[in-house]
Amino acid sequence: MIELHYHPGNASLFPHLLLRELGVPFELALVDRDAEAQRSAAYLALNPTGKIPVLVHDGRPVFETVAIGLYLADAFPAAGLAPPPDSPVRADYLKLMALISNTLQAEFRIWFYPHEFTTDPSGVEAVKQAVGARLTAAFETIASLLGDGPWLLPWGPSAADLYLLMMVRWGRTLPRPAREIGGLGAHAERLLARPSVQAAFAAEGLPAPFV
Ligand SMILES: N[C@@H](CCC(=O)N[C@@H](CS)C(=O)NCC(=O)O)C(=O)O
Repeated sequence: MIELHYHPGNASLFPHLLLRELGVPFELALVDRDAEAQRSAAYLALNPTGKIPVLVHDGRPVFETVAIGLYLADAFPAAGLAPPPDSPVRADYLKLMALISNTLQAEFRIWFYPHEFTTDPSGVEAVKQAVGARLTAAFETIASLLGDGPWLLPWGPSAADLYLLMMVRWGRTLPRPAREIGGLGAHAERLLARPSVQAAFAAEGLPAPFV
């Protein structure tokens, strides 16, 4: 049994998209952020970082978004969302997953929680400005890797594309929205046309525009 602890639009969106695209049965468990449920003893027993998401597969908790994505795509290889270990493009896939996690997702933590990154309340705006510029640069890098697409890997759609969709969605809040950078908008639209992606957005109650 698979259970994804999620909050609408949070980092749980990527594993949610992936589960729908994999076509495996799963259950969603809402984390009540108003009640800070991510810091409850029950939640911390599954994910000691106190962050969303955590996935529980047959009783085994997996936390850290990129780890959940890599784990799921490998655990259900029939869907073909991860090049297998012996594929010549496996390294490119791992590189993309790490790049999205270590640059875009990590920088978005600073963008959305700037107060955590300075002890000076008057410095919060400067932290935001600096990380906003770094995010734009990171999106330009990933857009250059995507080129005209259609997917990040010539091999075909992979978990990395769904991960990028979540980042481009979050990037709608930047001064220069991510969808306007290179082929990122067209890439997002390609994914948003997929029924599995639409089902995930609907299940989380996320309103349009999605990116
Ligand atoms: N490195 C973590 C970061 C996850 C993260 O920052 N999640 C946010 C939601 S998008 C969260 O839990 N926010 C609530 C909090 O920090 O209390 C991961 O990749 O899973």
